[in-house]
Order: sequence, then C-alpha cells, then structure tokens
Amino acid sequence: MRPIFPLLTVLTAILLTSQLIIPALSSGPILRLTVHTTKQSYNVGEDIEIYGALYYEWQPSYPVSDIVTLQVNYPSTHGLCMLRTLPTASLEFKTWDVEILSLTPCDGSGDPRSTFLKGTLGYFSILWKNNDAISHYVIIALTLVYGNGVPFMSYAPTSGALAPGEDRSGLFSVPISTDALDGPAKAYASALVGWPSAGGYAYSPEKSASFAISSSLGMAGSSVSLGVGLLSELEPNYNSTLSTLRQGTYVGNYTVYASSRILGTQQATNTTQFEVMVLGDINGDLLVDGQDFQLVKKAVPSTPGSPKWRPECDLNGDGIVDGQDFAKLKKFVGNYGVR
Ligand SMILES: [Ca+2]
Ligand SMILES: [Ca+2]
Repeated sequence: MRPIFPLLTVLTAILLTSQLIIPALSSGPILRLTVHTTKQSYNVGEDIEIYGALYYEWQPSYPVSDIVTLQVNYPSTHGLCMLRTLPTASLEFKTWDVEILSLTPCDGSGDPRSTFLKGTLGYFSILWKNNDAISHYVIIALTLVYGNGVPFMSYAPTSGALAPGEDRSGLFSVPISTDALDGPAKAYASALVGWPSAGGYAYSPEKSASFAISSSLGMAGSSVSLGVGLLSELEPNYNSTLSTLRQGTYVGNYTVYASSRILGTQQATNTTQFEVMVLGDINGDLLVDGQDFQLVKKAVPSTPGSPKWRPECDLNGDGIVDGQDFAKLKKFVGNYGVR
C-alpha cells in the first residue's frame, strides 16, 4: 500500500548513521506548517483565533490535505488548555493507522446521554482502533469546551500500546463544576503518537460530540456560533477559535504547538505564543476596579513625554490619555485574571 515506507526506513537508518546524507534527502518535498494568532496580546474575554497553513514548500499556494494537531498550553505551570486535531481539507480518501471510532457522552453505565447536571460527573465513552499491521502506542486526549468557545477541561484519560488490529474502549468521567456555564458544550477526542509539545502528533482526525450542561435536567441553552475570519501571507487552511472568560482567565504567555505528519513522508512543526492580559488593570492587581479609574484619572490629559503619561492608561492606543480611555475602562470593570 505504501511502497515509500521501507525506502524511508532505510533512508532514516542511513540518516541516523551519517549526517552526510542530509543534502541528498532535502531534494524531496519539504512539508511546511505555519501557525499564527490574529494578535500578539489579548484582553481577558477576547476570542483568540489560531490559524495556519499546511503545504509543500515547492507549492505554497496549494494546501496539503491532511490533519494538523494543535496543542495550546496555559501560562507557567497551569498545563494543557486545549488539544485539537483539525483537517486542512477534505479527508475523504484518507486511511489512518490508528483512529477514534466513536466519542459518546453517556452516563456511568455507558448509556448515551445528552445533558449533564452541574456538580455531577459527566461520562465519555471513547472507542479507538489500531488499523495497522504493527502495534502502536496511543495517547487519548480529551478536550471539553463550553458553547462560548472556552475550554474547561483538557487531559489524557488514558494511554497504552494497541496490538495490530486491536480496538479498545474506555469510559472516562469528568467533574462538571457547580460554576460551569449552562448551555451547549462540545467534546473533542484525539489519538496521539505523542504530545505536539514533545514532537508528537495525532494519528487521525479528532472525533467530536455535543452535549449540554444544565442546572436541572430538561433545559439547555441555545448554541453559540464562533466567528472565524482571517488571512495571512498564505491562505490559511486550518483554524480554531479559543475563547477566554472576562473573569478568572489565566494571564500570561500561552504557547501554541502545531504538528503534522503526512503518512510515509515527514513531519512539520511550528510554534507560536500569545499573551492574555487584563486590559485596564493599571495597578497590576489583575482586577479592573475603582483604583484603576483613579490612576487613569490622574493621567488625564497626557501624551508620551508629559510627566503624567502612563502608557498603560492609554487603553485605545491613540497616544493620548483622555475621556475615550475612560469610556473603554468602563467596559472592562469587573474583569479579572488569574496568575
Ligand atoms: Ca487593578
Ligand atoms: Ca487614548
């Protein structure tokens, strides 16, 4: 099926023993992957649009149809924020060494269920399979996202080796917090070779499932659509939106790892960072309140160079601290971040 594979194995073996082979190999198609966010810095509560393109270097305007694994890590030691595996184009004729066959929200005995009550456990039944003739080590990653696009849980419920042709299923519980957002939510499951942050990638496209979070059974909110619209130097062929809450979002530098590997060829990776900050928090206590109003007030009117000038008080970035910045600050009152 994949005649290139043995050849590649031989080449890899040669490559491992001799650095001199590298120039000869570079004549093959080089896979490139870009990853960007629309901005470098976001206020708490803003949507972060992550996007990029997968292409061969010799044909940059022609998207390669495959999957991109996207891992977003929170700042400092807060760990995994989200793991998604996105198609760059139609995957109709693709086959996968390992794939997720199904992802089903359910109760503790595995019966399908569409709504979880706050303060209880939500269960997810995942079925995955090794389609290959050799065994594969698989990490299952599960990401849960509220209807407003804010991820609230992302982790690896299980991992292990699957024998050739073996399928496996697991029932995983996730606590649905009492302060979870009511309404629709989504679950995404991916099967990984390894984490993109450690050079890994997904075997196959993610499976997704919808469910609802409710304070009482029988009611669920309406669905929220996520706006995506952007362009880069290259036409993006994958994108994902990560939303944040106005209150309680981790502030600092988030890292995005993107990874893709075309079967039988090679791997392309890239990484980017974005910052989440509390706009309007002048005194640095991560909360926008009356104290910040006082500080902006003291800086009015000022421009760069004047003694009262504080750049962080110029909220609209027009080079002057004035009434417009007050108007902006009003909208941010009550926002806070967590470090
Ligand atoms: Ca403050
Ligand atoms: Ca201003």
